[in-house]
Amino acid sequence: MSEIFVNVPVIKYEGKDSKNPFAFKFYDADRVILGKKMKEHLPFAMAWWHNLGAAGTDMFGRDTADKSFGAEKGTMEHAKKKVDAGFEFMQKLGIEYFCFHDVDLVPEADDIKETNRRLDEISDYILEKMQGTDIKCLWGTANMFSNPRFMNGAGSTNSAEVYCFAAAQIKKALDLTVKLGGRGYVFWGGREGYETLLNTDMKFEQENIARLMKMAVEYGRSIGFTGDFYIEPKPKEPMKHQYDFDAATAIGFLRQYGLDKDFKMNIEANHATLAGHTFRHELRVSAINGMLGSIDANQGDTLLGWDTDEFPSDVYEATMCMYEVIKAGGLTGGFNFDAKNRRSSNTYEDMFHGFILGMDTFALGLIKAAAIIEDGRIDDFVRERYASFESEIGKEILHGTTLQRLAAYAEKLGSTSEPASGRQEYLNGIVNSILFTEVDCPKK
Ligand code: XUL
Ligand code: CO
Repeated sequence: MSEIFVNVPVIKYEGKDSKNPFAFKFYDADRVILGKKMKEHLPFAMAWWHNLGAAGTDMFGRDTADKSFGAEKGTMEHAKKKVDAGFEFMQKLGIEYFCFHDVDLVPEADDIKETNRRLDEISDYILEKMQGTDIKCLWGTANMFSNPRFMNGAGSTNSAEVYCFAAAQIKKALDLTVKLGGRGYVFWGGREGYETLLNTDMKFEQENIARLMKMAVEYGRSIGFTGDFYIEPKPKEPMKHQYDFDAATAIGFLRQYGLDKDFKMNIEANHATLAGHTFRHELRVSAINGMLGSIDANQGDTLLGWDTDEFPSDVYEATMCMYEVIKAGGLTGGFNFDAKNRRSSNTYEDMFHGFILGMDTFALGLIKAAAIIEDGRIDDFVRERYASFESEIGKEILHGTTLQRLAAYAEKLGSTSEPASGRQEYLNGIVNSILFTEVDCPKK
């Protein structure tokens, strides 16, 4: 098989002083941090759609990058070239996972039976490629937002016929996920929302989405899928209002419909900020509910109000993310770079620069988060902040008491003691001093 990315070597770790554009400065796969290898903390994944598909087309202009990989787009030959390119790309970077939508893999035919036949053919080819490598599927999903039939939603559609097509796609995407050994299956509700309540029965639509998810769980389990189902929350875009607005909303929905045992969250950084939250807020909400599953690693642009899907470069955010992930005991999924090169970064080399940047950013985030935890001042401060609940009256509150008893206690005190400072500036300073000094890897 001929090499596709001929100008790019295998990417190796060379350390922070390296000036080699095709080397990792911080990502050192086998380096042990807090008792685990970096690559175990950070199971990175390639997103089929951005990396092998997106070529720069936006609302105002056409493709700027060539992702034909030497074949005519829209053909099965091209679909196979994408597989070749994807595997060469992952192997050169040492990435062990990929994520896909059904229609990222093959050109969609008019008849779903033909699309499914093509999917069988390409997944056989992918399986062949997987042999003898460590590469596996992280998660699969069905694209239920691009085809015009889904303009009114998929699970939330007003049309029973369209609902059946959504079911058919989910069934096939689950088959493929199992066939390729996927750890998870994602529902991103792209068009599961509304534009106007004047034409929308919100309750009915949400019940129908839940029905579809229940059927997906039943079918998935029946074919041996043991992984997690994920909801990937996003507040808007393409719809004005999407039902899976944020983690708290999605978790409430899952509990309401009895889906919480089978589902977790797939948190995307750019979706968090679109919802008016920080990335770490969404991770914390998921974690404290036992639902932190997987991450779509990217970043937005605070000056733009949409999903720019940039490669992560913000070490502060990555550090805060890794702090949450370590505290939560890791992910059941992984870190999928749901990110694309900027339209003017249009060469094969840029594809690698995007991943090198993202992987190094998360490696640094991991190192620094581990250092913050090992330093201990932040954790100690938080523990100390709630210490009054370890006092006698505090313990009573935690173990059950009455309003009258607490009111009597307050009356006896007459007034409270001085409120304690939250010390935000002091804590920010600790983080900066760890981020911007030569803190090496923790000893453990
Ligand atoms: C869209 C998005 C999707 C999902 C999978 O904003 O993030 O690519 O990750 O459908
Ligand atoms: Co995503």
